[in-house]
Amino acid sequence: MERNTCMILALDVTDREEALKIAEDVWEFVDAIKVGYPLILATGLGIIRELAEFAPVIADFKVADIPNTNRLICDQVFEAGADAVIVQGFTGRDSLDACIDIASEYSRDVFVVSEMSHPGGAEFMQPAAEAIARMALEAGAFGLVAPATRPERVKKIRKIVGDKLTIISPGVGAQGGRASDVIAAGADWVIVGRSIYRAESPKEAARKIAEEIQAELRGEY
Ligand code: O7M
Repeated sequence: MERNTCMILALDVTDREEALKIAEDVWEFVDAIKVGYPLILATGLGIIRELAEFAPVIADFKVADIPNTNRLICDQVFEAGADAVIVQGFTGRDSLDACIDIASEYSRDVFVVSEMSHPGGAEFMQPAAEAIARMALEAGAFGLVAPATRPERVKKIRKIVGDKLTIISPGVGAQGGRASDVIAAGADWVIVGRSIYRAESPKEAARKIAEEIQAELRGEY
């Protein structure tokens, strides 16, 4: 995945036409489009190929099963045209290895969730997050998912993985995180959903966040 705008669109709408219209409006401001259960359950797996016309697609299924089932899920996701899959780290090394093995057969990427961005993410996941980050590093994942709502945690995770893993960070806007803060903390990409797809003009909303990120990268904050 190329890093240009440093922004990933979380396209959690449930209507196919709306999803395609938003993708058409904002593709120039995002490096990838993340789709998950809401859009895929509503419209079918075929939406991945349709969206891939605009940008690389990350399939956010937060895969969390035994190795064999993980392998079967990831196989379907890559066959459907996704460039990357998001999996949970808490299921352990063998489950993660199964995802990474199948991803490498397709030359695709795996992102591992270390700690989630909502308040409940601090309950059970935060105490395990640093160990999950180390495991993802050893297993050869492409990246981690770390919370934009807690930039200090992104900083900590960045310290652990150095420049060997990418970090994508959800929680900007609707959940209270600020794009420039989390980029400054060491995230490679921010993930933004509602602040773009619920805006009166998704294009203008995406442009504004993209500009904020570029200003941060130029050291203007
Ligand atoms: O910007 P939002 O809050 O509307 O959307 C954020 C998106 O990121 C939404 O698709 C969530 O499911 C996802 N997400 C989180 O918000 N927090 C997490 O900790 C992890 C994810 C995620 O993408 O996991 C892979």
